[in-house]
Amino acid sequence: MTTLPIRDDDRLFVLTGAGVSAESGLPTFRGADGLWRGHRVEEVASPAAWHRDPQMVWEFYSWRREVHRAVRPNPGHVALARLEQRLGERLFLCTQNVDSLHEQAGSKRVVHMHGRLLESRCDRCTRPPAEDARSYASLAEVPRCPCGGLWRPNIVWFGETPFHLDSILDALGRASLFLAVGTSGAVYPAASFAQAARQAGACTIYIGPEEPLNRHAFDECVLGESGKVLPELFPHD
Ligand code: BJW
Ligand code: ZN
Repeated sequence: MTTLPIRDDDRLFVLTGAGVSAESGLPTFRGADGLWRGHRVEEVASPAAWHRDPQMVWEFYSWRREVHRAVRPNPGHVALARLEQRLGERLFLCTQNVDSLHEQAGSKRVVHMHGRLLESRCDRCTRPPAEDARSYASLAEVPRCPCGGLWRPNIVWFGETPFHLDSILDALGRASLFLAVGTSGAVYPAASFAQAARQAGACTIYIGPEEPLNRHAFDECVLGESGKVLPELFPHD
């Protein structure tokens, strides 16, 4: 496959995962460098871990914020931002990533189903989440909300309900093309989106250097790094 033709009546659903940010220098979760101090993500990104040891979880996300400061979007992010300029609301960009690299590349309407690293909220009250780009690496304690609750990352941990599911399911039902990029297919419900889109009539394509665990849900698999494949599929004219 060289370029991916998009018809005037096509609606495109793009699901991105950690692989789309790998070429920017952010480690994937299940890759060789995906461990943090020997912990798998499942051991740190859960409400149980937060209740058991909020300081440890806070340090993990402080480290992630530090790493995030230095990274920049790669040609894969840029190709998707340009595609949004071309397709407008016919493109639905849903990311599992908590980084802001799609936005830094120029994407305007990014649906962060697993939340955002640079936002925090109270773990007790309903005060809305706040933009929070500060690094807490130097803080001795996890910050507190005025209500006394702990200030946690606005991120969806295992066992929590992903954000924006209503609009995601609506867009999946209306898509004619579904593209998953750089996601292993290990984490649900995102791993079920390809099958849902296909059942609703979409053609499904995967892009990444290796086949995902849910390969059976894709009509086609384009093996390669997204920073190279996406600009080829969607050349800038
Ligand atoms: C490249 C590349 C390059 C490399 N170019 N590609 C048993 C069965 C089924 C489900 C469950 C089950 N037990 C529990 C569950 C549910 C659970 C789950 O799925 N667990 C699995 C581990 C089994 N899911 C949940 O709990 C979710 N909530 C939920 O289900 O609520 C119930 C509900 C459902 C539906 C409706 C209503 C209610 C919540 C999941 C939250 C996930 N959170 C995390 C961490 C938080 C974010 C953070 O700290 O950053 O989100 S986990 C982590 O995995 C992160 C990611 O978003 C997510 C997905 O990972 P991703 O993106 O796929 O990364 P990798 O590393 O796995 O893969 C990278 C890929 O890139 C690889 O394939 C590489 O080949 C590729 N790659 N270089 C392109 N250059
Ligand atoms: Zn509070």
